[in-house]
Order: sequence, then structure tokens, then C-alpha cells
Amino acid sequence: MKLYTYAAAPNHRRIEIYLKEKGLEPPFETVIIDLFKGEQQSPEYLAINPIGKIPSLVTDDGTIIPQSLNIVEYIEELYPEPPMIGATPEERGRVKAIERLIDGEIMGTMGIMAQNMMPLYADRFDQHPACVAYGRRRQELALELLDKIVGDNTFVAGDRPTIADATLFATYEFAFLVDAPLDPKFRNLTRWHKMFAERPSAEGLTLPGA
Ligand SMILES: N[C@@H](CCC(=O)N[C@@H](CS)C(=O)NCC(=O)O)C(=O)O
Repeated sequence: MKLYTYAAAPNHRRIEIYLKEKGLEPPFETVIIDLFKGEQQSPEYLAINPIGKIPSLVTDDGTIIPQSLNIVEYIEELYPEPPMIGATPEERGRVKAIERLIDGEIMGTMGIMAQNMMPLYADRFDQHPACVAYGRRRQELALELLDKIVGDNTFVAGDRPTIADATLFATYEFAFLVDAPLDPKFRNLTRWHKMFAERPSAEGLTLPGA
């Protein structure tokens, strides 16, 4: 299998953190798509993923699986132990609901903010400060909810690590790019973040300015 990806990107990092928490060596070969060189728009990569985003997994039979959660779910099917999305259908439903909340309302809105404020995107998008403010507000509302969900849990979705931890930690590795650090007023999340940052799975990202 081949994973088309770029190391310094949150949607790559969540797969990397997930694999390390699972204790699984990457079951794929990595092909670098350099986002800063625009390689995601090359005809070769667009033939794999016409939307021009990483990561995409190409399985041994040639099946193309785009999107990080789809890739994680595929790997979970191949290597079910230890379960990282939940051990029962109900648990999987609950973990995925939390992970989708993080992905859509926090990581996703950071993407909207990045597209509206980073010079990297200025050629592709009209950039509007109001969209940045909108992203911040969506995050605020989601973080209020997520802080309650985490409560006294050790991990985001309970007493063991799941894909929800991987997605949330990866999100905050890149939050500095859009000046959206985790507000300490979210005390449960702040406690979780401090704990998770000490785990071996959290090591490995080197970003200029991080
Ligand atoms: N929902 C997708 C999001 C993929 C995504 O937004 N990837 C970013 C990197 S983190 C990307 O490829 N950006 C390049 C671009 O927009 O040109 C996933 O979970 O994989």
C-alpha cells in the first residue's frame, strides 16, 4: 500500500499519532506530496485524488481511499487490535461522533481560517477577516461542548486513547498558524493536552515557528 501524504499537515499527523498509539508500524509505503511546492495540484496526484488534498491511501489492489478518517477505518479493519475507534458498535458510534465534532468544528474551521489569512492561500481564495472571526466563534462553541465531554476522562473519549485524541492533538499542533491556541479556560481540555503532549505518540513533528 502507498500513503500519499505530507508530514507537516494535520491530516497526516492524526494518522501518524493514531498508528503510534495503536503500536502499529505504518502498513504502507509513504509517498511525499509537498504541499508547499503545490504538488497536490500536479496531474499525477490529481489522478489519484481529484480534489487535490492529502492524505490518500492506494491499497495493494489499486483501491484509492482519500480522507484521513477513511484511511484510519480501513487500517482498523485490517488490524482490529487494540481497537482505536471503540470496541463495540455503540462505542464506535460515540467515539466517531466526538471525532467528527473535533474534525468539523475545530480542525475544519482552522482550515477555513488558514485559507482566509495565510499568504499560502492568497492566490486561490479571496481572503475575508469575517471568515476568520466566524471560524474562531465556531471553535469556541465546539470547545465549550468538548470540554464537558472530556470532563474527568483521561483521554478525550474515555479511559483509553482513540482516534479522537489523535485528531484533537494534531489540530493543536497547527493552531499557532492561525493564532488559535487552546484557551486555558477550557480546563479539562488543557489538562488533557498537557498529559497527551508527554506521550511518545506526540513526538515527531518539527515545524518552523512551532
Ligand atoms: N477531510 C480531509 C481533509 C484533507 C485536507 O484538508 N488536507 C490538507 C492538508 S491537512 C491539504 O491537502 N491541503 C492542501 C490544499 O488545500 O491545497 C481529511 O480528513 O483527510
